[in-house]
Amino acid sequence: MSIVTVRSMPFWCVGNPLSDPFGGPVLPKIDSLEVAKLIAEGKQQGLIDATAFHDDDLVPWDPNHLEDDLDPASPVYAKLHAIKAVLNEAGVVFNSAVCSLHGNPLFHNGGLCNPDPEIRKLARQKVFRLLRMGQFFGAKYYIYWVARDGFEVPVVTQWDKVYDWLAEGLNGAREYMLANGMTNYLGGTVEPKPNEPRGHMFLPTAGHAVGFIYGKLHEPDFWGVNPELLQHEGMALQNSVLTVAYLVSLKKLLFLHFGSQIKAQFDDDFPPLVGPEGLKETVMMFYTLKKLGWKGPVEFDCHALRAEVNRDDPLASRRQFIRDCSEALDIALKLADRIQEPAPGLSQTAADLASIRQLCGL
Ligand code: XLS
Ligand code: MG
Repeated sequence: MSIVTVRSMPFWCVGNPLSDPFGGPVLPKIDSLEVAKLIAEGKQQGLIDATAFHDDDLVPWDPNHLEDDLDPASPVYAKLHAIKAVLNEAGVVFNSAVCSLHGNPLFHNGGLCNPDPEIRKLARQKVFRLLRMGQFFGAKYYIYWVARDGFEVPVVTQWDKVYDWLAEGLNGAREYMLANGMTNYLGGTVEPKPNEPRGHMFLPTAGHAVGFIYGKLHEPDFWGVNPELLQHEGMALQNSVLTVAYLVSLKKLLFLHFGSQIKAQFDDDFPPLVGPEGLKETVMMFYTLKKLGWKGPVEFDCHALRAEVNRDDPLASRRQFIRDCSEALDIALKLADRIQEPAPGLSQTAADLASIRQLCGL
């Protein structure tokens, strides 16, 4: 029995047009219904089971029509129904729903922690709309990714308020779920990240996220963390094995975001196992999760390499990306299965070398 109960492939990964700060998209943006079809295809081929989305991945957001998702006459309503039909038919389930508080320029100085009360209110209403969409699709988790809630200039940051604003936003989201019978949500997760897009973000690591949950949220048992490994923690020079072991011991590891990373860089979001670093760390992470008896969803959070996609066949590039991620997860799990509990009395070095021999089949 695999420790991975669900493989989730998000809309934002498949649909990613692969821009970076120095260059625009190298793939054409495709309509969300086309993305849904690629995800459905991945499910039919047995590569994935589930998906995840930001509201903005599926439909546009208009601050003047905050409840368009409920209006049968709106194009948003029609699009959500069309997407659901495609995914339901293929049997794709929804792992998580995330509110984008990073894409729209209105949120350039933050979402739930924006210093402007009007923008904070708008952010909370956008979260409510996202929660309704998640309920409509039957999403299992609501993710709060820290996004633009952060700072560059300490002297203008309202340190006496930012964490209260964040708590207000997340406690409010939970109250909204309860008031509206959103029993689809098994939990809410905080997704920490140290920087990017902000110079620093307010919940930089898994440890910060857990502290915040216990210190500031009204229903700490409902909340957990979805660390992004190897990326976000690796940006802060944290080790993934330690992060997952710590979260499991606190019963806070609800699911993983998964990809690969060069330590201390910007968010590489390489596909799992791809790139010059991280093979051993990834394998040891799954070995440790297995040893701890953890089971749960793994959600890919990465994108195809910008340098290699076939610009003439963007759909094929996206199909290949789904296949590559699923295959990489298979490889990581198989490699983790090769590692044996070290014989008692071995030195640390001998135990490590033995595990490397097992990993490499030597
Ligand atoms: C970005 C994050 C983001 C979240 C969802 O760095 O990984 O994609 O997972 O908003
Ligand atoms: Mg992520």
